[in-house]
Amino acid sequence: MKRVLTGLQPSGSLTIGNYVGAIKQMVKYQDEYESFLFVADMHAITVPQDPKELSKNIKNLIAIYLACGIDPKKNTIFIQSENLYHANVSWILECLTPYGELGRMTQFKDKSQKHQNFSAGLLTYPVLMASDILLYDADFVPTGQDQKQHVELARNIAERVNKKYGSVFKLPEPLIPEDGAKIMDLVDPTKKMSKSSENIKGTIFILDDEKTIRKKIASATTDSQMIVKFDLENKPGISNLINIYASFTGMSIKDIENKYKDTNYGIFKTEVADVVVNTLIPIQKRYNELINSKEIDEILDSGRDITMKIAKEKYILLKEKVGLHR
Ligand code: AQP
Repeated sequence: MKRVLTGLQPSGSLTIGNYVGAIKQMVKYQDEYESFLFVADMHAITVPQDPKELSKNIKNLIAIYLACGIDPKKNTIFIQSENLYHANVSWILECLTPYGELGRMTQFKDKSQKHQNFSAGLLTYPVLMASDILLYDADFVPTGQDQKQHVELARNIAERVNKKYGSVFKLPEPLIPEDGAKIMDLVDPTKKMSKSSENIKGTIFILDDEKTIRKKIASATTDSQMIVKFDLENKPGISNLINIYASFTGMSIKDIENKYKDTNYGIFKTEVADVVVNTLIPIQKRYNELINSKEIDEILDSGRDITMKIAKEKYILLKEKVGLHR
């Protein structure tokens, strides 16, 4: 059975971008593939985090995974920092990755501009991500468009290692959703919607209440044309709302343009809000039931034990190939 793996950072409250780009896809694939889903907490500390908030976000993330429909019987769910092999493998791979290759990563370029005195970890982040993926011989990595470059880097690293040391890693492929591959900020639709955005008006969080969601969508930046038409270059705001509608309903962009061709932006925005609210409210209900349950710790203990066994084998293989043994 093919393996699928993805992780999200507990770097804030999750957004509908995270939901569409990663979680919704994992729910879709859990019946088809052997699935691994983790909390990328070591990635989160590449930028400053408040320790109390971080540990709260780690637990929240698991409750959100489950509330969104991730079935713990079909997924191995774990916390990255509880599996020591991720960092060990990452170090070896860092030593096999040219510095220049990391400096070219788009996310590094963006985030290094946002943070003064950014950490070395921000640069080496994609190598840790490569380790997360390669340790488990993942065939596929469901991800938003924004992380595609990192999955490609993981593939390059794997190819390089295999060429130099013989077969060690499987080559992973990104799985990008067809619609809504990248959900943009509602206020500045040229920018990706992110959990750590400074202006929260542009971000819909999975746990936002109904009134807040409706208000944010009603105030989303659009244009003066009043035509519901997908045109990323000239109408990024309305194109983003079309993308959101498409990814929450499964409708094609063409069908959405047809359905709303004689309406105004006000009506369209209300209906975008309807589909988002109708999806998120049941998720929030389940989240509230789960957040204090003992089930979460049981799932994580089991996930840690299963993944430690798998990762240990791959780590030993790599270590020996590289010559790190007596
Ligand atoms: N706006 C987005 N549209 C589609 N997919 C998205 N993802 C993130 N934002 C969008 C996908 O969600 C997963 C989460 O990845 P992550 O938490 O490891 O980091 P990220 O991509 O950096 O996510 P954020 O929300 O932007 O976090 P911060 O603000 O901490 O940097 C990935 O699969 C990503 O593609």
